[in-house]
Amino acid sequence: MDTAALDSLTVFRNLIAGRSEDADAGQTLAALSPSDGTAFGTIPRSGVAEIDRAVRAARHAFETTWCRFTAIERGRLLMKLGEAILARTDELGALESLDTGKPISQGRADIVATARYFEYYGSAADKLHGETIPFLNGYTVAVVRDPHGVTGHIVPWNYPSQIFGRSVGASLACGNTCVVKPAEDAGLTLLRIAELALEVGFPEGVLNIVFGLGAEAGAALTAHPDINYISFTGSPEVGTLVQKAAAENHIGCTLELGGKSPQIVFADADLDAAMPVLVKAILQNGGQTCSAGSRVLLERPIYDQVAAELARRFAATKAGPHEQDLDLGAMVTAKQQARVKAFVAEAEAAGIPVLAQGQVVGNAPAGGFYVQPTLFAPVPRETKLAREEVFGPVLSLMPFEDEADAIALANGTDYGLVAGIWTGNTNRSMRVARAMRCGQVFVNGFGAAGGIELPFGGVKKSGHGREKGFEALYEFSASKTIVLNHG
Ligand code: TXE
Repeated sequence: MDTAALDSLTVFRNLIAGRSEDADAGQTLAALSPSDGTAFGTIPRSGVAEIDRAVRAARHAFETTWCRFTAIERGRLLMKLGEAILARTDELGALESLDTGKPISQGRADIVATARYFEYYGSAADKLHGETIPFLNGYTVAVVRDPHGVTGHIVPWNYPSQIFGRSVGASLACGNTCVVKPAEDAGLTLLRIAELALEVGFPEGVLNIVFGLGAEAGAALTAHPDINYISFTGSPEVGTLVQKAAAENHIGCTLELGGKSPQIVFADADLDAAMPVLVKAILQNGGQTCSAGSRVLLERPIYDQVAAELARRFAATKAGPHEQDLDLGAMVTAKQQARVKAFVAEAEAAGIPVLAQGQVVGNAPAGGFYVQPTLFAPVPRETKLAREEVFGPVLSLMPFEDEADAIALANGTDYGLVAGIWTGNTNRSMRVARAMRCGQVFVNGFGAAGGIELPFGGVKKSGHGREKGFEALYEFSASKTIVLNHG
């Protein structure tokens, strides 16, 4: 949508080499509030030329300024940025909430987590040690870690600031410079954080933000021949394109592509502890969470009891405008709203019973992108609902017979991101955890809340590579082996 004719909109611009810029052709895209569907701002519709300028700026900064910073100095700057973000939690949290439609408390929590990413990677920057290797007599071998150079970051709209913080924080800590393409649907806080980075002392060009459509600016970034690494979080379809583009340029990439994560509840579990977590794991952020617990697998003897209690809790949930801070806000776009509604309609048409639905509050604006939280049970194993990512507040319940059946069912989708196990039997929890084909397993809990320190990423269709935690530093750097023959 071209918004040139609209009045009173906040204009968000690209940030390239420390300068605020419109798109070259002056074209813009609307920033819509999911809560009522109205435009409140514009972002530039950038393409190949703007991306190319940003990559050149990042390369220049990498070679002339950023390379002079020691790891200790990079770390201090990152921590300063974390403090600056935290000091603006209210302002940035409000923007995150307006932009994505998520409840205001979630918007603030996301900003606090983002600040923590910069604090964590700031304090980690000078701890990425190399090693020495015993070799032939007369030789000393040192393995050091080098930054890749310029890293590209394609960020989705569900947790814009957090996903930006986790990948950009790790990349900058390693000594790379960055070009970031925020999602066209929500990503305004990224610009504000990049502006703060300049204020706290990052050199111009170290962190560049270029807005635009995925197929235009995003594709231009992944195809750029002077990018040295790509971090992508989004759909498996686009992840495949990103990996192909990375292959053309012979560079590495991290792909985080969502999931269909199971929570396995055994009959010996503490159900009182599990119940609120089972609900929150699917409703947080309206289910628009890569690690959402979208399948609850229940051991047969407790199936009826847990299903009844989850139905009661689901029926009490409320969706509404972000500033009302309810259980969930609106979906991020009309497209996501339509996607979720289509999943629900298709499941209903296939005869899968709806056990309970939450409400959209009465005063929610008609133009907002709301959907009702929906609990389906029992969901047959081979259906689309049981196997594909909805990315909305839709939970599937499925019974299982025994441990082996639970493992087969949990692993029985194309995805492998996160799993939850609820049991009072520690030996069993470890047996099942070791059998899970995924990147993270939680026992008697679920969710990455506060899990900045914990390596995160998937297997199978959920992608590859790890972000978060110290492990991300290995993704954003490469080892170099130096062999000295000193006789
Ligand atoms: O994703 P896209 P969409 C899943 C979730 C959701 C579905 C579709 O199931 O319902 O994907 O969402 C950029 N080259 N996830 O359509 O298109 C785009 O601009 C380069 C899970 O929004 O993958 C945005 O910045 N980049 C996920 C980012 O990719 C391109 C989070 C994600 O958009 C591009 C989001 C291209 N050709 C969606 N096309 C998670 N893992 O958390 C688009 N983009």
